[in-house]
Amino acid sequence: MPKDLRSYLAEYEKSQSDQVIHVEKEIGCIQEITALAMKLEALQKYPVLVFHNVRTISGRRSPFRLVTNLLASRTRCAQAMGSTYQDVGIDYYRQARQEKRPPVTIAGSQAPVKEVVKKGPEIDLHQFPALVHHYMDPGPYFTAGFFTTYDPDSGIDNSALHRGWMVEKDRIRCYLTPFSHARSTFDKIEAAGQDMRVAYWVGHHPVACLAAQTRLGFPESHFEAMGGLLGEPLRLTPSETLGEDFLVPADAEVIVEGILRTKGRYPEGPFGEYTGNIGPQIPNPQLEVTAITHRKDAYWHDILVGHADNQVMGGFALEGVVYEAVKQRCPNLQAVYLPLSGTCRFHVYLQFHNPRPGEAREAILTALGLDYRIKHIFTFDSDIDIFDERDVLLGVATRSQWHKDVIVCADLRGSELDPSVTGALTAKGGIDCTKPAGEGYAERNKIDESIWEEVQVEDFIPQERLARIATERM
Ligand SMILES: Cc1cc2nc3c(=O)[nH]c(=O)nc-3n(C[C@H](O)[C@H](O)[C@H](O)COP(=O)(O)O)c2cc1C
Ligand SMILES: [Mn+2]
Repeated sequence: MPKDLRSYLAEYEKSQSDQVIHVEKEIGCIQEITALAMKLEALQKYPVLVFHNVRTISGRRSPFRLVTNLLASRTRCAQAMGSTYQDVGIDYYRQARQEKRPPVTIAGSQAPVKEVVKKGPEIDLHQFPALVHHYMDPGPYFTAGFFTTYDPDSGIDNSALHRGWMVEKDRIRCYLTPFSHARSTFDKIEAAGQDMRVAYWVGHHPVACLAAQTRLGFPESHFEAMGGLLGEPLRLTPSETLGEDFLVPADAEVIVEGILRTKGRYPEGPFGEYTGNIGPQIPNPQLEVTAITHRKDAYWHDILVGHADNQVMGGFALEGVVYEAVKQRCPNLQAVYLPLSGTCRFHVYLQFHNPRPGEAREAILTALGLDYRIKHIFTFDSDIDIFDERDVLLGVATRSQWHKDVIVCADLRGSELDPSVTGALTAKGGIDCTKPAGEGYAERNKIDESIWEEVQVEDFIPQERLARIATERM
């Protein structure tokens, strides 16, 4: 059986049933689901959430089920890819690029996503349980819609997450950020005086979703990278209305096809963004929907932007990029982490085993240029656990002297969604928190290993007594 969202959910629920929450009680699409997920997030809980009765923007109960928070757990993403919490970014990037597999094409009659085909007056985006995520969002958005285009010169596919506001039942305003491949293709098609064929695919195996977000060159096939990470060729099928040569994932839950008009820009947003802040309203092009196809009992997949569901995967997508590039020049690099607290984009923690003099500073300069969103780099020795932020800040506190350990570079390319950026330019920099090489330095407090092993909490405090002690956030 080909890998898809429902095969994954069934398998995951069988092995880790506590991690999937089914909500039967009716809930509204306007902020209510985000609120619930945020409250779970405050408890440090990131289950898959499946809602069976969502009230849509039109006030009616959606016939579709909603899946969200699917990608919110780094542990879950790592397990789905057969990797570990620490190494997932490195494994992900390597596998998606080195083990690419070309997709296969199947007939529409065989494609699960074509079980229901809607055209003309049957098209109604507002039937889907799409969410209004935060208080300033103007309406329901695609956030887990993979925006698929083909480069007109090479014919190579590109699929990536690009939000879309479902402004009417058959109209979507799409945000293509300036440095994205979809935007380059759009600019090219606009210059040729044409309109752009686009399909959004929604709902697939989490590994397919993660793989589609791999940082690739241009033009380079995302469908092949998806096959690489899935370990099987992705199945595609011809579109309904965009031509036989426009192929879409056959095992998705929903496909929305349309034409993105190059003429005209319309206000889109404001939108609660990945930075945890509200992004500005932007003049953006509008897509005219030409067909919707879906499975009979389709799941609608949503990603909670600005929360772990959105941030976590962005972090490990960049970790692999940083690891490969820095490791080449700085061989004592051991681990890379882009923490949630830095939106999984802006902050990078690098860990080294006995770095040579200058190695950590060189790593800072190398990493800063790898992505426009990467902004602050912190380097540590191997006795600082970079996956534990208290340890990280202890490293900053006790291993850096800012008059010599801070590097600052002004006027570099930044993210237009970073509210601290003026124009498109940002300052970037790093703090070297590694110990001075070759000099003696204070060791960390430690317990002799034999004593550490010998003293077990349960020998002194019974388990149920331990459970009654209050926990405290420090
Ligand atoms: C949940 C989510 C939503 C995103 N929304 C947008 C968006 O609305 N516009 C955009 O240009 N990029 C968005 N991105 C970022 C792009 O998907 C990402 O930069 C991708 O790598 C671009 O693909 P490309 O390398 O083929 O250009 C989003 C990413 C995530 C994870
Ligand atoms: Mn691309």
